[in-house]
Amino acid sequence: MEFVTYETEGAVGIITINRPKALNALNSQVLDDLNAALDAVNLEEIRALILTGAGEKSFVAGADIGEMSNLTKAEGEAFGKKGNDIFRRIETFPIPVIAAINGFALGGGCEISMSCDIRLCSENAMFGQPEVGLGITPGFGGTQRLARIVGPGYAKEMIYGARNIKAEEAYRIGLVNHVYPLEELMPAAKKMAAGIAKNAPIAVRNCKKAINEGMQVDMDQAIVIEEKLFGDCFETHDQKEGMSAFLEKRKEKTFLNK
Ligand code: DAK
Repeated sequence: MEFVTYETEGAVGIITINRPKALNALNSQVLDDLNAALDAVNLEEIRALILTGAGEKSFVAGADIGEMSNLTKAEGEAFGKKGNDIFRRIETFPIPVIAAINGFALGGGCEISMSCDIRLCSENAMFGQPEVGLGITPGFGGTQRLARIVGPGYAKEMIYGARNIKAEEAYRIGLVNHVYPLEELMPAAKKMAAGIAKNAPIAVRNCKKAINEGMQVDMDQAIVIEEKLFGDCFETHDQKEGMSAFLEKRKEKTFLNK
């Protein structure tokens, strides 16, 4: 992988987009590398992922404008599909993905963070969908995910006006869960990931599925999705272990991911 690194710390995987000369902008190679990094995740062992950018200035400054500038309609569609497929893969990945946003998250950068389950950012982070200023619409799901996360009013204000917002405003409108000084961002992301990794993995995975799928349908259908995923847990070793530990007043639990 030329522009992406993948490392592990215990049960936590860390994917870093590493193209600092272009502020980690997403070109085709970065997108291919991201796919390869996701392929490398051993789902038997890894229980949460962190996605971040290399350096102290930028998470991802967007899709690569140089690469996009001369695309034909067909190439533009192919580039959009490649990005969308990977973003959707992150969104539906069987373990939670935390975005640790260490600076600019613009265009495709804001969009990739929104395909993650949880967003944490540093105080120097900046978010925005500047595409209309470049003569295009957001192409990696920005119109859809931003409106779902912060509501249509703020999404429209940001997207129509190509208005970037700082970390504090992103926090206020619910785009990020927490804001940290830059040096505290990764430790906080790792702590959150480790907290998730301690819990029963199949239950966590089913929660992700229930929330993601339930948000797309009406409440009657959503409750059925939840019921099914709840029921599935009773076929697992980890449900027996979690409940036995409680009944036996035992603090130590051994979740086996089965
Ligand atoms: N693409 C390519 N290179 C970029 C880049 C980007 N998005 N952002 C920054 N760089 C490069 C700069 O060109 C510069 O390279 P050199 O000139 O040194 O070779 C280097 O990174 C440092 O950038 P600056 O010198 O500009 O640094 P500053 O601190 O002065 O400014 C900035 C930082 C983030 C404010 C500025 O770089 C900037 O405005 N960057 C562009 C941000 C932006 O507009 N991002 C949105 C891109 S549009 C689609 C699918 C997806 C998309 C569209 C369609 N389809 C469905 C087909 C997505 C679109 C986007 O994301």
